Amino acid sequence: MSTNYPAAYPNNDVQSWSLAVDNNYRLVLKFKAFNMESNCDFLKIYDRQDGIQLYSLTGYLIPDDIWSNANYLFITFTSDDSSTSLGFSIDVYMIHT
Ligand SMILES: [Ca+2]
Repeated sequence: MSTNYPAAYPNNDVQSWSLAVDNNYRLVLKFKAFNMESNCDFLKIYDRQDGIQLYSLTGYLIPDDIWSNANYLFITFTSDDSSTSLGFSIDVYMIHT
C-alpha cells in the first residue's frame, strides 16, 4: 500500500516493490482502494525490475485485477510536488499454474 495509507501519501514520494513467487505461480493484484491525483501521481506496473511497463495507473477509479505474465512483478509509485490523495491498497495473491 502507499506511504501512510489510509492517510494521504506525501508529495515527492518514490516507492517501489519487487514481487516474486515460485516458478509455478503467477501473481494477481486485486485493488482494494485507489485514489491518486490524476496524471500527476502514478502507480506503474512492470513485468520485472528494469523491465517492460505493463500499466501506468492514475486517478480515482479502482483498476481491474492485474495478472503477472510470469512469477514476478515490479511496482513503482511516484507523486509529484503538489496535491496528494489517499493512495492505494492492494491484496496480492499467488495462483498455481
Ligand atoms: Ca500530486
